[in-house]
Amino acid sequence: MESSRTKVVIIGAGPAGLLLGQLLQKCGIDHVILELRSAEYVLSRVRAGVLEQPTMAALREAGVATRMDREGLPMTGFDLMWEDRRAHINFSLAGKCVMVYGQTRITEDLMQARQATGGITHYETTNVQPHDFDTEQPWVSYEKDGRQFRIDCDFIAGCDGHHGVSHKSVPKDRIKTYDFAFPFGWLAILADVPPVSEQVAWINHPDGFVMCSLRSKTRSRYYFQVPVDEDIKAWDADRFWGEYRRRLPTSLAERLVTGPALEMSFTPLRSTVNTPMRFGRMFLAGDAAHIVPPTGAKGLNMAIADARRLFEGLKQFYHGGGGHMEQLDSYSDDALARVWKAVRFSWWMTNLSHRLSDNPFNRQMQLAELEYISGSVAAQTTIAENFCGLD
Ligand code: FAS
Ligand code: PHB
Repeated sequence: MESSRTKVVIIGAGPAGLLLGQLLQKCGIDHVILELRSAEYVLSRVRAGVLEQPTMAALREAGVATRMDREGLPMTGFDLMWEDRRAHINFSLAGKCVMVYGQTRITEDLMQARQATGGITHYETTNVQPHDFDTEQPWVSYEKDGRQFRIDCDFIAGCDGHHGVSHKSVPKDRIKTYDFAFPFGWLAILADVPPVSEQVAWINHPDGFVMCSLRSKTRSRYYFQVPVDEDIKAWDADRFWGEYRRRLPTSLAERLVTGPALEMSFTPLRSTVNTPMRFGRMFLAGDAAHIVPPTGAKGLNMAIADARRLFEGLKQFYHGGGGHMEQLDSYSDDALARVWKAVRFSWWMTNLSHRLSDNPFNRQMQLAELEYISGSVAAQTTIAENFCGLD
C-alpha cells in the first residue's frame, strides 16, 4: 500500500468538498480530495439553482464568483400560485436577495479554480474508507488504477453526499439519523427554451406540485410532482410537456415554449439528518450529514454553509496558534442549529405546495394557509427571511 501524508483528507468533490478544498488551498492548508466519480460525471449532474446571500458571500470569499456575478440572475422574490390565485413573496421584506445560478456552474467554477491553484483531486477512486477517526492519527485508504493507497492526516472531511461512505463508517450506536420520506418526488426537465416567468413559481395544483424555474433567459428548469414509485422511463420530453402544460395556471401555460430535453431526472423528496456531524477527527458536511426536499432550495446552500463553517474551524486549528480546537469543537452544534431550521422550512414548503394524500381536508388546510399568506405581510416576511437564508 502506497503511503502519503497531508493535513486534511476531503472525501467527495461535490460543492461541499470543492468549496472546502478551495478555502483550504487559498489558506495554504495541505489537503487532498478523493472523488468516486470522474470529473465529467460530477459535472453532468444537474441539480440546484438558487443561491442564498451567505452562499454568494462564501463563493466570493473563495475567489470563484466572477462568472456568478456576471451571469447569475438576481431574484427579488417568488410567486406562490394556486387555482387562479397568486401571492408574491418579496424578498425586500427580509432585506435580502437571492440569485439564480446553477449548481453545475458552481462546480465548474470550483473545478477550474482548483486546477489553476494546483489542488490535488484524485477522481475515480474506489473503496475509499476512513480509519481511526477517533484517534489523533486518522487515515484514509482507497484504490485507484488497481493500486492501493493510504493517506495519513490530521482530519477527515466527509463531503461524500447521502450515499457516501463517511456517515456509514460511524458505528450505529454513535450516530442518530432522523428520517422522513414523502411518498412522492419531482420529475425534472432542463431545456433551452425561454422561461414562462422571470420569477420562480411554486404552484399548488390539485393533481400535484409544479415549479417553474430557470437558468438564464433562454434556459428553463421545470419540475412537477409524481409518485415516488413512478416509472420514470415512461416519461419522455413530449409527455412531460403535456402534463406540465396541463398543470400550469392559464397565465403561464399560454407562455410555455417547449423543446427537446437537455436532461430529465427524478428526485425523491426526503429529509434526513445525521447527528452529530462530528466523530472525533472526522467531520460531516453537506448531503453526507443532511438532505432536504428541494422545495425550499436549501440543499446546496446548506452544503456551502457547512463547508464554510468547517473551514473556520480548520483555519483556527492550523493558523490560530497552538492547535486551538474551539471552533472545531462547536462545529456540529453550530451547524445543526442552522440545519434544523432549513430542514423545517423545506418540510413546511413541501407540505404547503404538494398533493399530500387523497384526503380533501389536507387541500383545504393548504388553501386556507395560502389565502392567509396572500393577505399577511407577517406571513410573507417569515417566508422571505427563511427562503433567503437565516443569519
Ligand atoms: P454531493 O452529493 O453533491 O457530492 C458528494 C460527492 O461525493 C459526489 O461527487 C459523489 O460522487 C462523491 N462520493 C460519494 N461517495 C463517495 C465515496 N465513497 N468516495 C468518494 N467520493 C464519493 N438542492 C437545492 O438546493 N435545489 C435543488 O433543486 C436540488 N435538486 C437536487 C436534485 C438531485 C437529483 C439531487 C440528488 C440533489 C438536489 N439538490 C438540490 C441537493 C443538492 O444540490 C445537494 O444539496 C448538493 O449537491 C450537496 O452537495 P454535497 O454535500 O457536496 O454532496
Ligand atoms: C431550481 O432552479 O432548480 C430550483 C429552484 C428552487 C427550488 C428548487 C430548485 O426550491
